Amino acid sequence: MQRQPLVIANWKMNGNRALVAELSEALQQQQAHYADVTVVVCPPAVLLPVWQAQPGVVALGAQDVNEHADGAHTGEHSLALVHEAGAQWVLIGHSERRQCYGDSETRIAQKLGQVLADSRFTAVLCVGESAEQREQGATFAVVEAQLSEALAQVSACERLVVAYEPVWAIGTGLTASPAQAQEVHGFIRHWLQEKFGSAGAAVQLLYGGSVKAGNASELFAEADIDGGLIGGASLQPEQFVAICTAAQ
Ligand code: G2H
Repeated sequence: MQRQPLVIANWKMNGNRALVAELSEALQQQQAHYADVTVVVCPPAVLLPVWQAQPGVVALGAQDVNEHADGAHTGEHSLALVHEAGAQWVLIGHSERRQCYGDSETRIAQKLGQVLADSRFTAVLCVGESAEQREQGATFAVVEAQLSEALAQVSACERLVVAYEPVWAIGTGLTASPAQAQEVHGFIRHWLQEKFGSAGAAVQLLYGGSVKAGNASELFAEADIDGGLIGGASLQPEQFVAICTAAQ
C-alpha cells in the first residue's frame, strides 16, 4: 500500500524565535525537493504561535498535551489551547515523557483517547524498548504491550501515526540499522492489521532515534518505514531539509 511520506521535527526543549525563522526559510526555499512529504514541526508550545506566523509550508504539532480539558494543572497545556496556537498534531508517549514526567500507560491511553476523539488532530503514539529490554530479547513484547495498552479503547486508526523509537537510539548517536528498524516496524504493521483490519495497512509508521541526513535514505527505503521523527537533526536546517528530501 502507498502511504504518504511523513517527517516530524521534535524540537524537545530547544530552539528559539531565530531558529523558527531560519528553519522556516530553509524549508520554503527547498520545498520543491520534498513536495510529496508531509512535514510537521513540534516546537516547545510557546513557539507554536511564532511558527503559525510563518508562511505555511509545515503543519504544527504539540510535543504533549494534558489528559484533562482544563483546570488546575499548573504548567500543562490542553488540547484546545494547543489547537488555538496552531497545532493539528500531537506526540503522545515519547520516551522522555514516559521516563521523566509520569506518563504511565494509563495516562498515555487517556491522552491518546482525547486526541483521537477530536477530529481536528492526528495523534503520534511513540513506542520503543530500552537497551536492557532489547538485550533480554523483550523488544516485541514491550512494543506490543505499549500498543495494546495505549490502543485498548481505540476502534479506528484513521488519524493515528505510530513512531518506533528505540530508547537506546534516542539522542545517543546510535541508530537502529535499517533491518533492525524494519523488523519492529513490520511487527507493528502486523499488529495494527490484526486490530484494525485493512485500515491498519494505511497507518504511517515513523522511525525515530538519531536520524540524520546521512542515514535517513536507507531507513526510509524500508517497506514499513514511512518517514521519521527527528530530534537533534531538526535543529539544524540543512540536515532537516536533507532528511525531508530523503523521504520524498
Ligand atoms: C527521538 C528523536 C526525536 P533524536 O527522541 O523524537 O530524537 O533524533 O535526537 O534521537
